[in-house]
Amino acid sequence: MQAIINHLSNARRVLITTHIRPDGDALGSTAAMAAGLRAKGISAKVLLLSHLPGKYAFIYHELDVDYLDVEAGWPADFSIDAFDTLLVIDTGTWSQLPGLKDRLAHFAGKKLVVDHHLTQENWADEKYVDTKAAAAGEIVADLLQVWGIELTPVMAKALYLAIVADTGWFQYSNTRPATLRLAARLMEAGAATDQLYQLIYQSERSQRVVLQAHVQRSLQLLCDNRLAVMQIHRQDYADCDAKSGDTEALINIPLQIKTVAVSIVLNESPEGGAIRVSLRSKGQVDVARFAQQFGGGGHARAAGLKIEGTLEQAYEKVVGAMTAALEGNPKSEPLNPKE
Ligand SMILES: [Mn+2]
Repeated sequence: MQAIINHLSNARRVLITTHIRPDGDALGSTAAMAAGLRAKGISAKVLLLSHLPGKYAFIYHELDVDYLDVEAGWPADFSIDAFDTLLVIDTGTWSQLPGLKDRLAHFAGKKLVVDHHLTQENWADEKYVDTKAAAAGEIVADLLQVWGIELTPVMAKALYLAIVADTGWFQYSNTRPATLRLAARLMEAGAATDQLYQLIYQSERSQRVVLQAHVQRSLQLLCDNRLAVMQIHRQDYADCDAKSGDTEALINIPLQIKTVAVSIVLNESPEGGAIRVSLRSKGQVDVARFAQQFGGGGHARAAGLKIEGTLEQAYEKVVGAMTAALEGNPKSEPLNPKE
């Protein structure tokens, strides 16, 4: 960490970036880092490879973060040579940074990585990876403290956002005592946590909640209530005036049921194309391995796949295969908890 701080101390113009489809951790930690650099008199610009999500835009606005959104295309005059340092936060792999590798081919500056993911590539000049950290925001908070940068209330809020986004508001198993100690420190620095909760969990568009209520009526419980299946038809979006992203957290709802081990959502996208199938598991079934037979993938507890054809055809294939898998494994052997 000190090596990263040394590099940053010598920098004049830092380009900060993070993974595509940035989440609360990516945005909160880059925003706090940009503000921290500015406090040290170092100019910082954030490169966003996807649009700034409306849900989290407030943190960039409140910290007045200077950012460049290249989702719709890179500006013709973009030059990496305008910067002497590249700081990548919350990822360490090129696949999460589309378009950046080529533009860095002749970059003479330093490439730094601050991350908490296991998957890494070795292209950085200096790298600080802590896979025990619940969020990149935990590492950024430590870095700012070691560097002697005092947190403003809004910087503290940005870091709190980063941490609650990656821990499901301290619910997931990545939450550790250090996470809670840091949360306390961020509250002491003035993070407005109740306001943050409302912004993240109680600021949805009505269409989203209406669509979720609508789609829940399709819920089926199969295999002795161990498998939950929901279907989203194109017409559902039209009926509820909803968009494709509005189905995001729907798949978690059936997991509230004690007996449900796997939740599946079959989604006929409003834009057309293949049927998108999402899978979630409480851990007894490895849904990533299951998804592989259909060319999909993901994590043991959260995976996805796509199937060409109608929703009915996708249903037959995927629900058929999952039913067979569950019935062939009546005990639902638990996964290795480390997976
Ligand atoms: Mn993260």
